[in-house]
Amino acid sequence: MTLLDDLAGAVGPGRVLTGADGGAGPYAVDYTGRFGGEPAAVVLPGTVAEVAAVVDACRRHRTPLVPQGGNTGLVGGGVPTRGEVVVSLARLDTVADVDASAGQLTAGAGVTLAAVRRAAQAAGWAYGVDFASRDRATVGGMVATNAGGLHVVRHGDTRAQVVGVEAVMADGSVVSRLGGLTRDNAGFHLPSLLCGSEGTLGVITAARLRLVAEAPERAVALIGFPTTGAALEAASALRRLLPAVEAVELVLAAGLDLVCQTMALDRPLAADHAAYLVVEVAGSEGSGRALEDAAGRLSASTGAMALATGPGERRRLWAYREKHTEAVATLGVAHKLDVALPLGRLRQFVEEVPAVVAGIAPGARTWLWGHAGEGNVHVNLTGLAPDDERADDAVLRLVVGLGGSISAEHGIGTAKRRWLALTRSPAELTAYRAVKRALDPTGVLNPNALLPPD
Ligand code: 2HG
Ligand code: ZN
Repeated sequence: MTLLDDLAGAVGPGRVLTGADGGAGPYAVDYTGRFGGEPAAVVLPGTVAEVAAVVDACRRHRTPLVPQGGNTGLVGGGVPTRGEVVVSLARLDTVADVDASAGQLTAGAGVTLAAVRRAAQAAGWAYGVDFASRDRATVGGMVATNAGGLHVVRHGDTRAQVVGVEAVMADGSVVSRLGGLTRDNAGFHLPSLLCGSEGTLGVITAARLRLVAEAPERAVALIGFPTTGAALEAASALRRLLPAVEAVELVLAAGLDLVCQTMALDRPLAADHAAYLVVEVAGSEGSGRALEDAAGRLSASTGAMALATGPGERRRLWAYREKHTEAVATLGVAHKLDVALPLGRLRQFVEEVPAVVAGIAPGARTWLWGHAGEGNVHVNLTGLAPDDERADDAVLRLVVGLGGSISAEHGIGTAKRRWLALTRSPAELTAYRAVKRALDPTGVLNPNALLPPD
């Protein structure tokens, strides 16, 4: 029996795709267009048992697999770079066991973030994670990459929402801990280990997620500042002044211009500014008023602020921040460096990084935006050949020199594995490798992501 025969036996012949003409194309390349290749096959299992059978077939045929959710990752961790089998979890798209009393639900790996948010709302709750690709990103990928997003400042990243996980391990066994115990302290916490493992330790098939209280009042402010430094100081003050703060996002003038041009949006404020914050509060009555007062006091000048309370108006202000990825994509294939800095070094980094890039690649453009509350900057470089990584190298070394991390929320994937040793010590890498060897001795699970080659 060939690999394709065994895969067809596992999921049914119509659920195995090969070649671009056979429908494998959309699964083969990532959103950036920078990473991907020809998969051995794309398989579409519909149950956990089918996922286990697929893992088993790949292991027996010594062909590695790459789990894939909504294919919204930005570091090449969910696409076939070396002829792997793509295991799409999209059909595991059921929300189950919604417990409105406990504030929990179970979502299959293929449930989109938007669907989780809707299910939470229908149960009288909210979900603590949100980001722009909510209509395509799915729970399996979010857990596998420990996705962050816009609300980490308030609710933490995906790991903080995960109560339990179900996953198929490399030997085809299934670990399942979806009972919903929020206190369950019996040794290693496999859900935490699998969260952020980028498909290298198990294929996540479902997650039990904790929900958060939905606030009676929500408001968003877009605030202009004369300098990046002033915006970052205000970001810190707003976190201190506003207990209901849910997002504090940094946008710079060039990025805002690009978004306005490419997305045909009106300028958000009467005058232009060097830097902007998009701030959201979600809290008890009066939270919006508190935001308005604080933003008014901190903004560059009278009128350097727009406030939105209704859902349509809030979405309109968010577009200036959320559309950055789409806007940059119109310029060609971008190099994406999602990095974290200690808050005290953030300003220095934002000010220095364009010159560092220009010194190496004068033709490149540096675009910066991000999650100011946690020191997470999205450095996007355009005008570079896809495989010219000299500027990437310099930026990541600058980050580490300032005490930061080479990945804040997107993960390592294939894009950054050659730099993992910059941000993790030899002892940590030895532990990583020991865990990988113990749980995946044959290297069937996403072997070209996360860990650098031996
Ligand atoms: C964001 O916060 C996303 O906008 C995407 O994490 C960042 O496109 C990017 O580099
Ligand atoms: Zn982000």
